[in-house]
Amino acid sequence: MKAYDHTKIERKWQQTWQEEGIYKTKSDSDKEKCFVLDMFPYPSGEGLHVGHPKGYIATDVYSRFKKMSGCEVLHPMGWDAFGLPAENFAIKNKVHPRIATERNIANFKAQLEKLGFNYDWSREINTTDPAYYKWTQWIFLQLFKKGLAYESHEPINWCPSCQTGLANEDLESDGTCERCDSVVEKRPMRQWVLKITDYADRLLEDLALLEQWPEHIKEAQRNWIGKSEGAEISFTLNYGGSTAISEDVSVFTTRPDTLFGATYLVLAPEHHLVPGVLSGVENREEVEKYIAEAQQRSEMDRLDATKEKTGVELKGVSAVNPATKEEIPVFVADYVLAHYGTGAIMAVPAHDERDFAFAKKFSLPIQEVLVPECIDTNNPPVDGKEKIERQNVHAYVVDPKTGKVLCLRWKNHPWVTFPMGGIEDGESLIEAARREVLEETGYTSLSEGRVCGGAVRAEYFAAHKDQNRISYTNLVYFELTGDVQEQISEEEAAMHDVVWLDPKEVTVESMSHAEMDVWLERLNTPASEDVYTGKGVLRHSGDFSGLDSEEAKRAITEHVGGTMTSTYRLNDWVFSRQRYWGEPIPIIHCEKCGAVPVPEEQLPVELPEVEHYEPTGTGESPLAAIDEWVNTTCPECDGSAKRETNTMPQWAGSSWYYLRFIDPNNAEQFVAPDKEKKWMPVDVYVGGDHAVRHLIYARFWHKFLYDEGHVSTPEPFERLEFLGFILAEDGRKMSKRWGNIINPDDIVKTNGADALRVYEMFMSPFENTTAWSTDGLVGAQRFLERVWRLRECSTSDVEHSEEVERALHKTIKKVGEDIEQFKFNTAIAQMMTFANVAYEHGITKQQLATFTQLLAPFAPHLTEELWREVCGNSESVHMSAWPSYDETLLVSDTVTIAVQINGKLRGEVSVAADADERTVRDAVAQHPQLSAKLAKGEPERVIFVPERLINFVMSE
Ligand code: ANZ
Ligand code: ZN
Repeated sequence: MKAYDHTKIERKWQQTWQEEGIYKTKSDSDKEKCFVLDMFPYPSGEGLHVGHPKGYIATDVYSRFKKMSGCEVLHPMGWDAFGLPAENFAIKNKVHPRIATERNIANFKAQLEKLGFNYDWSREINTTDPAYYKWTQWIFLQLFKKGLAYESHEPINWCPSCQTGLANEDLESDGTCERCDSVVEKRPMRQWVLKITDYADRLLEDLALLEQWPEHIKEAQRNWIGKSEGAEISFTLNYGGSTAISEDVSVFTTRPDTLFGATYLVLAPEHHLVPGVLSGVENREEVEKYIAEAQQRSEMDRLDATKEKTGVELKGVSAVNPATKEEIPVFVADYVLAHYGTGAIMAVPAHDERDFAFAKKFSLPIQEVLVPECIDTNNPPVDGKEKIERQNVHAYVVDPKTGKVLCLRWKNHPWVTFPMGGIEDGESLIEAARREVLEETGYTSLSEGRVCGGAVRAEYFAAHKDQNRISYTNLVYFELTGDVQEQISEEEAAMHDVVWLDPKEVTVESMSHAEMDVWLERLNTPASEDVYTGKGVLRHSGDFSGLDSEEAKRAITEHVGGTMTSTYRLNDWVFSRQRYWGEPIPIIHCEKCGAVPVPEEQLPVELPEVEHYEPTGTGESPLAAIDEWVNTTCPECDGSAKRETNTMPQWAGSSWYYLRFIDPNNAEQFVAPDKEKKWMPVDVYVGGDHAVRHLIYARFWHKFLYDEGHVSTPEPFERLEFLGFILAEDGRKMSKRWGNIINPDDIVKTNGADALRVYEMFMSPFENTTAWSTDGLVGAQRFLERVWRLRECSTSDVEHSEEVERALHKTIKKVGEDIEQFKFNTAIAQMMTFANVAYEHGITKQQLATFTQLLAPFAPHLTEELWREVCGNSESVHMSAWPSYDETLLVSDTVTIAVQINGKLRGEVSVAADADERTVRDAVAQHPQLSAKLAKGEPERVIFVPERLINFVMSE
């Protein structure tokens, strides 16, 4: 028999497929459409490593399967080729970025072709092609005309090494440059910005439409958008001493319900009011010094909760809390960020951890205005009874020698409580608790005492007084430090016994304290000691005391004339780069007319040929140095004007490319509406990066195009499959730095493209990140060799085996369903099982042909060889129809199960061999005589022996 010569087979069929043109997508087909898309690659100079094709193999398998299942499939490929790496490479090697990019693309394409993908290359696109970026520029102009692209001079992220501005999305989570790891600075400079924040709410809400996206990607987008609902409230700032100036400063808060507890105000160091206020500040020098220092710190650093809070008071400045009307001090502190909310906060140290840490450090007042509430379900308040407020303290005393807790067992009530009581004038919580312990139990030797957080509110009916009680109770924790126990009064002794209980007995159920739930938690987590950040009921809040905190948010905001608003973490998208290799921004600056769009008929604005494309470092793009290109005339007034010299960021071209694949050569429109309607949305989108950036940007552009009537769906990508990466064999990321890169070209040579494809789909569940394993690859190759040798078993005298037929139909079903769900590894496992069965019993030509079809999406070359050369078909296996399975063959063998009741045989049922207990019980329930015998009631126990018997043990 012929040996499996993968090199020969793969070459032969790749050539044949090309000649036969089997992968052309027909736009006018009336089959059901299926648009399968990869995140198109950036063609780097280094070429592909074996990790890159994983997603491409998956879409190839999927799209081949869909085509065989009767769909017209669009499965295109292209190049996201603008961007810094090509430019940096070009500078280093003294070649034009265009030339370097062309070379890289040719290399990538050759590498991909070796893997036997079914791309329709007639639809190839390249974002650096003027015929393509004409439309990127056109979309930019539509955004500009709608006011969604604007110029700004706000400080932006500046990478000193890449010498360009960057969007927040281009930073690592620690605030460094994503490309080169440099520490990024803030630099004020003119830039173009896209108003993505106008779409923040829709980008958030429409995540609900994306039912076929992984939850973790949606969650990442939610976090990135970071919507916070709250209120803006105005405080009056007073400063200037005798010349008394008043000015309003607005704060953003998510907790307007805590306004009565706002005991100081903080402005961000960059807040716009700070410079004006400074003139009247007594400690001006100190403040200026602090602000200068704050500017040096990165945002990550400033927000780091573990770092000590810093700040400086603005002496001579005060603010008026609009709820309490009290004057409160004003600080500048860098834990408040300038570009979030309003850049100013009201600080509520009792209920915000950062404010608490700051208040402790600067000895600022802490006012509790909110407490958790517990309704006593055993003694709920009774309607119509008088309500009496109480302030109580409870003592939780532990004897460290025994671990037991000091409690009181009441004589005339079914109560067990801690030592407890009211607080007398002038007493601290700890003093009151100590006194109660002494009066009620006689113990005198207690440790220092720790107040466990703020008060807890409880409402209950106090039967012995016929009153409703509203109690505010604090818990104080002590340890017993000595055994001295004094005599207690007769009065006290008559009311309760003093008992020491095991902490296990001190539970929500056993103790007569509605607050136990909250306390048990606080006793176990001393970290949450003092700051209560949850919901609850207001106190110390004037007329709003007693109100539920959620209701109080709106009520208090309205009361002080504030407004309910939302704020977002998402910022507008910094859209210009001071580099050469990007789409020119199609704007002309005229002194008279301002920023004027380049007329559409003049698009594309092409990148000029230049000699130097090095960054200037001045914040100007290299294009600024090319006078012939820069100097132009104003389209509006014909006066002399200058072209915009910034270019677009790398994310521009990829924000709409999927639409161009639908109609790649249309010179009149970016996509023809009828074709767009036919093909959109993308049915499956596959990639393993860009959970936020690209996927947020593309959704934003798409929604804008939708609003403008250019596309017909509100979302571009119906289903998203996110892949796990392939690591090097050593478990590290594949990287030149580690010298552990595996080139797919080498694998294709030694093991074959089909083996690589099967291995990458088999290595682990698609979404898992997994290290490369040469053994695994060899395993995949062995499997293919086994399949190759199946032809031997399939001689004409093989008898049709029922067993093989059943296994085959099971495999048809499983492989089809698994591919649909991107469970490629289990699909392959099933085919391996099938191959074993086929070896055992022999396989007919017909069965082999069917099996070949199932494996075809994974191993397109090998299967084509078997299909055409061994099974004698003239048309490609990839054009054949996906086999269907016969349901009746799926039922596994049946077995007879003995049915016993209390150990006596009462009958039997027939079920599938692999039936579980549930199925067998169902079968018994369907059986008239047996079910009648069992109708008496639920069995006490059921004993089930698979494939043998079931015994119902009934109570007599
Ligand atoms: C008073 C308050 C009381 C707050 C309280 C919280 C708890 P998120 O949820 O992240 O949106 N804040 C507002 N603007 C800020 C800024 N520019 N820099 C730093 N912090 C800022 O956080 C919103 C909360 O963060 C706001 O609600 C504000 O503190 C603070 F018991 O106001 B809060
Ligand atoms: Zn003009």
